[in-house]
Amino acid sequence: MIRVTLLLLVLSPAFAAQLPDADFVVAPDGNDGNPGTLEAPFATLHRAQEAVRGQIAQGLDNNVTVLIRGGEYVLEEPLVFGPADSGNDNFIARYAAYPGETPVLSGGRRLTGWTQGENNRWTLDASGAAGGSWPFRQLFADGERLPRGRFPNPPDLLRVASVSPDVTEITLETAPPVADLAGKDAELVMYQNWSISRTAIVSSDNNVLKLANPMGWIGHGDATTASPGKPAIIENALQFVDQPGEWYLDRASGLLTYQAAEGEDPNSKTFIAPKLEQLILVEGQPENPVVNLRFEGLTFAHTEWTLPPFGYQGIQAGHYGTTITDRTYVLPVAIEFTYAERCALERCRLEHFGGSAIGFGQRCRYNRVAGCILTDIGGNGIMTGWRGKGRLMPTAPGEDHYLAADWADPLDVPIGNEIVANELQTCGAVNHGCVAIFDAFCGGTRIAHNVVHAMPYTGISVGFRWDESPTSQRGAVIEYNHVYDTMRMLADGGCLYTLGWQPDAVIRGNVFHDAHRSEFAHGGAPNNGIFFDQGSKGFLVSGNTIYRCSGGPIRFNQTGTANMAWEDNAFEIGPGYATEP
Ligand SMILES: [Ca+2]
Repeated sequence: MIRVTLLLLVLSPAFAAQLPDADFVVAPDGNDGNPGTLEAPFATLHRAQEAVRGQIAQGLDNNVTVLIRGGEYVLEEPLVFGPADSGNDNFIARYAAYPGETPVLSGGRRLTGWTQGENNRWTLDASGAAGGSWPFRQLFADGERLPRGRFPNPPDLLRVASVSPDVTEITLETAPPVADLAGKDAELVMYQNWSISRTAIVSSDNNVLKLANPMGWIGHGDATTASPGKPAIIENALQFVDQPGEWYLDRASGLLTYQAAEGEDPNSKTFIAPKLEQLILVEGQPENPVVNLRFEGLTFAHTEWTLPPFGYQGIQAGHYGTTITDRTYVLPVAIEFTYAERCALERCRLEHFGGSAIGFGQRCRYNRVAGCILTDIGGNGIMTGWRGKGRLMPTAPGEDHYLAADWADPLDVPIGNEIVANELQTCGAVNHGCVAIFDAFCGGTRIAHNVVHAMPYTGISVGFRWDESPTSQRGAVIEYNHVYDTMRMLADGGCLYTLGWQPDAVIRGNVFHDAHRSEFAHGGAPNNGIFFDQGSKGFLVSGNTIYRCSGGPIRFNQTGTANMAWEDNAFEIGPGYATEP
C-alpha cells in the first residue's frame, strides 16, 4: 500500500507539482527565461528574487516561497536583499531548500586541469578560472580546507628570538630554509596571547625577517605584539610546499602548485577557490527595515578573506587594528544583516569561509539563527552586535577607537535576537583568536541550546567594554549550551568569556568542559569554564555544570564573586565537586 502511494507521487506530475508549497522554483538546470514553476524552473536566485519582488510590489496576501532544488549555485556577486524584498507584518518571504534536497550557494570557483610534475607536485593555470585570476588565500578540495605552503610543518613552530623597537624586524631562533623571502608573498603568522597577527614579509636574511608593517596591535604591551618566545610560522612560499595538501599561488602568473599524496590524482577531486567575501546582504533602512525574510535549509559555502593593507593585527574576537590609539576594525561577515527584523536563518549549513559567518548589525531586532551547522569558519561564527557598519559613539582622545564603542544612536542597538540550537565548530580556522558566538552592545540576546566545540580560543564571548561603565549591553540570556574542547591554541579565555557590566544577564543550565591549555600557548593566563574578565558584573549564574577545564571552572580578572548572583551550580564533578567558585 505504501509502495503504491509513493509510485503515485513520483508518477503523477500534477500531484508532484502541488506537493511543495512554492511560488517559484529554482534549479541548476533551469532557465531564467522560464516561468519559474516546478516543471520549468528559473536558473538563478537573482531571477527568483526579481519574481518575488514583483509579488511583493503588488502587496502580499500570503507567504511567498522560493524553493531551490539541490545542486550548486555559483554566485557572481553577493545577493542583496533590501526593503523591496521584504515580507510584511503578516507574511514571510522565504527562500528554502526543496524538500529533501541540498542546494549549495557558493562564493567559489572550481579549478580544473591539473598537470603532474615531479615528486607528486601538480600545477594548474588558475588565471583561466571563471572570472580570471584573483589572489585567493583559501583553497578547498572535496570539502577540506587545504593549508598554504607552511614552514615548519605542523606540529613544529618557530620561536621569536628578538624584535626591533619598531616591531618590523623579527629575528627567529631558527632560520627558514630560504635565505631571502623577498618577492614571494610570504607571510609571518604569530600566535599572540589571545589573538594572532599576520604580516607580509618584505625580505629576509636567514633568520632575520623584515616586515611590511609592525607585527601586532601596538601599545598594549606584549600580549598582542611580537615579543621574544612567541610561537610563529611562515606561510605562503613555493619552497614550503612539501607536505600533501599544501599549495601555493603565484599571484603574478596565476600558477597554482599543489603537493599531492603518493598515488593521489587531484584531477579526481573537486578544488574550489573562493572569490566572494560575502554571499548575502540583508540591508534595510532605518525607517524601512527588511522584515520576515527567511532562509531555510540552504548550504552557504566558500568565501574569501583578503589580508588588510596593514596585515591582520588581531586584538580580540575577530577585531583588529594597528595601534591602541588608532581606529579598529571587525572582520567581514559572509551573511550580513543591518536594519532587519524578524528575519531568520533556519536549518542552514555554513562552511569553508575565510572571514566571519553571520552578523547582525545596527537596529537588527528579533532575528533568529536556529538549527544551523557552522563549520570551518575563518573568523567568528555568529555575531549579534556586529559593528562593521553603523555609527558608533566617539571615544576620548588616546583611547582605543571603536573597539569598545557603543552605538551612537540608542535606536541602533540590536534587540531580542536569538541564536538557538545550532552546532558551531572549527571557527577561527584562519584567524585563531576568533569565537563561535559573539554578543556585544545588544539588548536581550538569547543564546540557547547551542553546541560549540573544536575552537582555537574561546567558545562564546559576551560583552565588549573593559570596565564597569554602563553600555547598551544588557539582558543576555546564555542558557542550556554545551561548550567543550575550546582553547586548543591560544590563552586567556575559556568556554564562555564575559566583559563589562551587563544588567539582567543570565548564565543558566550550561555544560562547559575541556577548556584546554595548549602546549605552545604564549602568556601565563589560564583558561576556564567561565572567564569573567574586566568589569564583568550583573550576571545570574544558575544551574551550570563546569568541569575539567585546565585553569579551573571560574576565573575573575578585575571583578569578583560579589558582582554575580550564584545558585545551584556544580563546579567540577567527582571528588573536586563544589557549588561555589
Ligand atoms: Ca610545508
